[in-house]
Amino acid sequence: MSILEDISLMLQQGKAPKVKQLVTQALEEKIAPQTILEEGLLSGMSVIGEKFKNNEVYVPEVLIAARAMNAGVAILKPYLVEEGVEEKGTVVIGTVKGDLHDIGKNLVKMMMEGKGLKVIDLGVDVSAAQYLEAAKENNANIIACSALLTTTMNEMKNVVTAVKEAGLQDKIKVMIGGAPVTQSFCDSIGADSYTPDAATAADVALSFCQ
Ligand code: B1M
Repeated sequence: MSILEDISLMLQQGKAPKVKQLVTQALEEKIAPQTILEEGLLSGMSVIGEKFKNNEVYVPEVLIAARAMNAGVAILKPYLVEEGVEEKGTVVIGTVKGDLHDIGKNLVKMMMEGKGLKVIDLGVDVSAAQYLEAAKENNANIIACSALLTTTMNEMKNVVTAVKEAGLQDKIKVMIGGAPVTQSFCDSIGADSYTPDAATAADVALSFCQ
């Protein structure tokens, strides 16, 4: 079994120390950090997602796998994020109201920081009013919203409306993403950008700030 398969398997079993050790070993073996992220950690998480959907694993197992994922990402972070880059813009990020999923949001944050953007992380369960207040307070260029539940993605529409009602639509771009979000949903609510993954989100955010 390859080391990337091992990482995926250990993540599925929620063995955080083993995931950390294997990620470190993979880096020593000169496997690209992005490959370790995608073919090791994210691949393991997607197996857990399928099993969760089919009721083969339950919330506790998913939480333990998520902890192992975070442990692996923490080791990779210095390799994925360029340190000491001059700030190119400010992003306020969070997972929308009612939604506690934060793994994808944390990846988006990490990639944006890697592009030299200052990222203010509001965490999870963030309302439209909280995004707007933080964006005004920090003179942000972008509000970035993540949602993983079909029931919570509608809060993104409230964010777009709040920005428009404050008359700030020319100053603050609203970016959206997360597993259930699509380009057509983005168009329907009038958000400025939908991106399917963290790396593309960071590229688009940077282009909005330039
Ligand atoms: Co939950 N969960 N969960 N869960 N969970 C999903 C999302 C689900 C699809 C599982 C399933 O049934 N197959 C399902 C949603 C169904 C739906 O709405 N259609 C679901 C459910 C139902 C629930 C609960 C309701 C379960 C329950 O309690 N009965 C509950 C809800 C809690 C709440 O939020 N109020 C719940 C709870 C949890 C845990 C707490 C156990 C845990 C979260 C832990 C954590 O985040 N700290 C969890 C997890 C881990 C998942 C799955 C298995 C994995 C999600 C994940 O982290 N993926 C997920 C199944 C799945 O997605 N296949 C599932 C990895 C992550 C890197 O991907 O976040 O998609 P993702 O991010 C991607 C892109 O989407 C993109 O970039 C990332 C990759 O580069 N992206 C953006 C994300 N945000 C972006 C923003 C952008 C741009 C791109 O611009 C701003």
